[in-house]
Amino acid sequence: MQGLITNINSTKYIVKTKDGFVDAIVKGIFRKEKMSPLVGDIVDLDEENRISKIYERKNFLTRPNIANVDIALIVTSVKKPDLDLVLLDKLLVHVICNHVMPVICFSKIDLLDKDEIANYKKIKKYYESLGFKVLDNTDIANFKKIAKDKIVVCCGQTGAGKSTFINKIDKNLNLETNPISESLNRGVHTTRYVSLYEIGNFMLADTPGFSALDITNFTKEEVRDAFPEFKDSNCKYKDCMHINTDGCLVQEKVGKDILASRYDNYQRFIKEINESSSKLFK
Ligand SMILES: Nc1nc2c(ncn2[C@@H]2O[C@H](COP(=O)(O)OP(=O)(O)OP(=O)(O)O)[C@@H](O)[C@H]2O)c(=O)[nH]1
Ligand SMILES: [Mg+2]
Ligand SMILES: [Zn+2]
Repeated sequence: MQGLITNINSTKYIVKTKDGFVDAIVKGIFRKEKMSPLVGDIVDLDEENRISKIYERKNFLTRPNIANVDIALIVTSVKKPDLDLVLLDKLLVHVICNHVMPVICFSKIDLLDKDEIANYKKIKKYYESLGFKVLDNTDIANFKKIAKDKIVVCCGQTGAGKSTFINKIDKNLNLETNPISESLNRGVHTTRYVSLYEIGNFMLADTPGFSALDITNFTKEEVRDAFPEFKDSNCKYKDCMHINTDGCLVQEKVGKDILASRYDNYQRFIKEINESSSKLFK
C-alpha cells in the first residue's frame, strides 16, 4: 500500500494512506543503503506496515529535514529574535539551490516602532524587487492563495513564530508555542519534530527552528547564482564571481541598487565555502 509520511518521531512513522493514517516502522534495508525516510516521502508499506520502498524524491531539504515540498515559507522575525538577514539570505540560498520555491514571511511587525517600520518596508521592497514573494504573518488570505494545491514547509529561526503562524491558518491544530528567552533573545526550540498537516486545499509542515545553517555543500557558482540581483546587474565579465574584480558591475552597484547586507552575506558564504574546502579532514 502506498502512502505519504506525515510525521516521524524517532522510530515511529505516521503514514497517510487511502485507508487513513497508519503507524509504520522502517525495514532494515534503508539502514544499509544509508537512506532514511523523511516526512514528505511517498512510500510503500508491506503487510506488516513496514516501509519497504521510498519513491524517488523531487527534492529535499536538510534544514528542516523534509522531502517533496513545493514551497519553503521562510519565517523571519523582525524583532524578538532580532531580524537576522544572514540567516534569511542563507536560507534563500539553501532553498533555491535545492530547487524549492522560497516565500519570505516576516513576523512580529507589531513590535516595531514608526522609524523601524519605515526601514522594514524598505527591506521588504528590496526582496520583492528580486522577484521573491514576500508576506507578513498577518497576510493569511494571501498565504492561502499562494499555498493552494501545494506542499509548504515553514522553516526558520527558533522563536520566529512558525507554529504560531500555522495555528492562525488552522485554529484546530493548537500547536505548542512558547515565548522566547528574554535573556538570550532567542527561541527555546519548542517544536521538536517535522509534522505535515493537511489544511483545506494545501499541506503545511511545522518544523523545529534553528539558528545556524551550513551551505558549504554547494559550489561557489551555485551560491552566486542564487542571488538574482547579480544576474540583473549584467556584469560584463563572463563567469565573474563579483569579488575583488576591477570593473565588475555588481561591485559598483553595492550600496546603490544592491542592498549592502546582501553583498556582505554573499562574500561571507563564499568565504565559508573556501574555508570548508581547505579543511583536509571533514
Ligand atoms: N508580538 C508577536 N509575537 C509573536 C508573533 N508571532 C509569534 N509570536 C510569539 O513568538 C513566540 C515564539 O513563537 P513560536 O510559534 O513558538 O515560534 P517557532 O518559530 O514555532 O519556534 P520553534 O518551535 O522553537 O522553532 C511566542 O510567544 C509567540 O506568541 C507576532 O507576529 N507578534
Ligand atoms: Mg514551533
Ligand atoms: Zn562581476
